[in-house]
Amino acid sequence: MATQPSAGKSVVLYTAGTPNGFPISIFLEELKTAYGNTADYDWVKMSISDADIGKVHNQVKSPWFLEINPNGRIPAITHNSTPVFETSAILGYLAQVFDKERKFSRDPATETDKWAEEQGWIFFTHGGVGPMQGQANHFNLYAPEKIPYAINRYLNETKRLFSVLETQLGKHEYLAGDKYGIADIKAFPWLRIAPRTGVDLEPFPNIRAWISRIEARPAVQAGLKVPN
Ligand SMILES: N[C@@H](CCC(=O)N[C@@H](CS)C(=O)NCC(=O)O)C(=O)O
Repeated sequence: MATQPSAGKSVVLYTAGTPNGFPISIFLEELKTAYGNTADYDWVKMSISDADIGKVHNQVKSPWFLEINPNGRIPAITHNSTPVFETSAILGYLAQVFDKERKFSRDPATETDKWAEEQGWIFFTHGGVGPMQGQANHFNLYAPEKIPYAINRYLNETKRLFSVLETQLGKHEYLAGDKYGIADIKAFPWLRIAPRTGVDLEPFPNIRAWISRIEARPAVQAGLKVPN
């Protein structure tokens, strides 16, 4: 896989190996597996390190990258000349453009109720699990000072959100019903690293079974290797 854009591939993914980067590489690998090379892509490994600001060309706050994502964060894509940023916006865009047979997504025009349910779970992760687990990671693993109030607040809220997912996965095989798709792809990279965050998944058997089902997919394994 090239690390710089090359002629012929219309999608370029700007990413790093994090729970925000992986949903896009996983979905692109799923699309490639399902539809062939129409959804083939190049990726560019970005530096998210503050220490690299102004030093390396591919740091996320580089002027050229801010033209693609004004927020200066991964992931972002360009599709031909269209830039798209924010994980969930990118998943929705790729679904609209490439998932013509709706193998991994719902059609807002023809299955509006299912699409709304899918959107609900995507937003649940985008506005809930991601930010809360991200803060739990920060205060539990990386903060220079251990602040019990902050650690407990974010770990407890992460567990509460997991219990919502646990209940849903007790009723359905996948988050937005019985079809694997972009709601699962958005949430999976966060849930799989729960033990590293400090959340024991023992009390969440439905989540554990769902992680195993998703992890077994070859496209998921391939997506988790981008960037290397
Ligand atoms: N809400 C954003 C979150 C993206 C995000 O936080 N990306 C992190 C890496 S996981 C990043 O690029 N951090 C670099 C920085 O903040 O400078 C999304 O869903 O795309």
